Amino acid sequence: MNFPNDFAWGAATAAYQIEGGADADGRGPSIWDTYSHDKKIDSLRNRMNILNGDTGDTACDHYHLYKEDVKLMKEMGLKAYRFSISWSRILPEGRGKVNEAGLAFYSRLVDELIEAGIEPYITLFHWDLPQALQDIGGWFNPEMPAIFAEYVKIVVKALSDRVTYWMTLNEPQCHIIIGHIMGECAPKLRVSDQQGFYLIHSILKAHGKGVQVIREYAVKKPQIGIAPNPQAFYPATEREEDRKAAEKYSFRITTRNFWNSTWWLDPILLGRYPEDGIRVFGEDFPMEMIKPGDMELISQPLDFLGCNFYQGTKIMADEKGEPVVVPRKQGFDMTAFKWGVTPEILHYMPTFLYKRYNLPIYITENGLSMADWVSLDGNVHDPLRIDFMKRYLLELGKAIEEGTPVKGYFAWSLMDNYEWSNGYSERFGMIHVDYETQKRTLKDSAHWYREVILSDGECLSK
Ligand code: PNW
Repeated sequence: MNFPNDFAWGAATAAYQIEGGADADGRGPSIWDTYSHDKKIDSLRNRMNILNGDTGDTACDHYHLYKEDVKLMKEMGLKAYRFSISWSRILPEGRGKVNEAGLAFYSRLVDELIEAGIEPYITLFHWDLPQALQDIGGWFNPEMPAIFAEYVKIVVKALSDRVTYWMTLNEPQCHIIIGHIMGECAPKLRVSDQQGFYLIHSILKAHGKGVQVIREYAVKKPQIGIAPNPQAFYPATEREEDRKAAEKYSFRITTRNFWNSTWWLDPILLGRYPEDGIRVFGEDFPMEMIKPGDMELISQPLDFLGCNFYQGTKIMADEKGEPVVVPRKQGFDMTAFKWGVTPEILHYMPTFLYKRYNLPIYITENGLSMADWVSLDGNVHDPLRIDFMKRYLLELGKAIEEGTPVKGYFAWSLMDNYEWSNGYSERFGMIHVDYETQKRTLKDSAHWYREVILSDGECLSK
């Protein structure tokens, strides 16, 4: 296997999913606190916002147990750890007065990581907008890009003497589409397609301002990226026609679809919205939202592209070479979440994305949820997670072999955590968490991953 020696073998988490300490030391509420505490039945969906009414109030209590958690990361041999910052822990009102105790937590965490020889990778926004900012319109408020930049400046000033790697946003697609258009995540808005574009434009401008601020204020020379979830496709066979078709389909909009990567990555990396998408949405694409200078702001140069990849859709070429979706076969392999097992996406997608956008790539999330529990022998046996990660990593190795610069891989997730609308029912971790006692148990996959890291991926092919 060709994993480079300096490959960032890592694991990822996000603040609201693991920290708990919802009221600790002056933290303010985010939209996810509000959303998870609303336990009414949503009549449109005939369910509570969160399964079982679970909240992130305590989660994995990482806010208090971070030292133990970093110790476990070290035991696993992690070289890198991706985590996000809770904006409302630092600015309880979203802007204005800084909560020094909140900032100090992240400073201690960074120290602990560095002490353990683990490189911190920071995500500045992983969906948990301060509630106070939602109250003034959230991403609809024209001040939001500037307000985000103020927040980023505070974090960067406090941590960039030790932190090099920064990501502005995690999966803005899910946050805007699921949270604001579909209304199935916080802040549970159901806006029109046209308004959806205003939100996309606003969050992309926030990204751009964030990048500017990091470049201006970082003490250590920064590496700046973003962690979207590009819509993933892979060819039905290795035939050149199928490969081309899958590549074409990855960057093409033929229906009223907000998920295609081009809506999100073309503005950032090519400085324009996709023409085919604009055509499809017609009058619902509000051209007038684009003010002079906006596209330049959005397309600030980046150092890397992070990608969260879980599952993809199979594509083949028809007689004319045009892409066609291949329906899933009956009884396809799937995870507990009923997500498809499609390792090929880690071979093809980094290659397609590198070709189009020309930036080094990190897999910033990849993994699966399974029904894991502590066995009678005291261990947690998760052979399917090992098999899944092995398959995906072997495919990633092919991308590297073909010359695509993939710089790191972050397993989602370090530990079982709060899976948003599914609460604690989906276990994605390599570390098992007993939410009653907060006892952590390394699953078999954690021990296996340690071997992968130690051998720099060599043991994958054995
Ligand atoms: C990501 N999909 O979200 C998030 O970044 C994590 O916070 C989350 O816990 C993890 O993946 C697992 O869900 C996703 O529908 C949400 O394919 C939805 C999808 C993928 C990722």
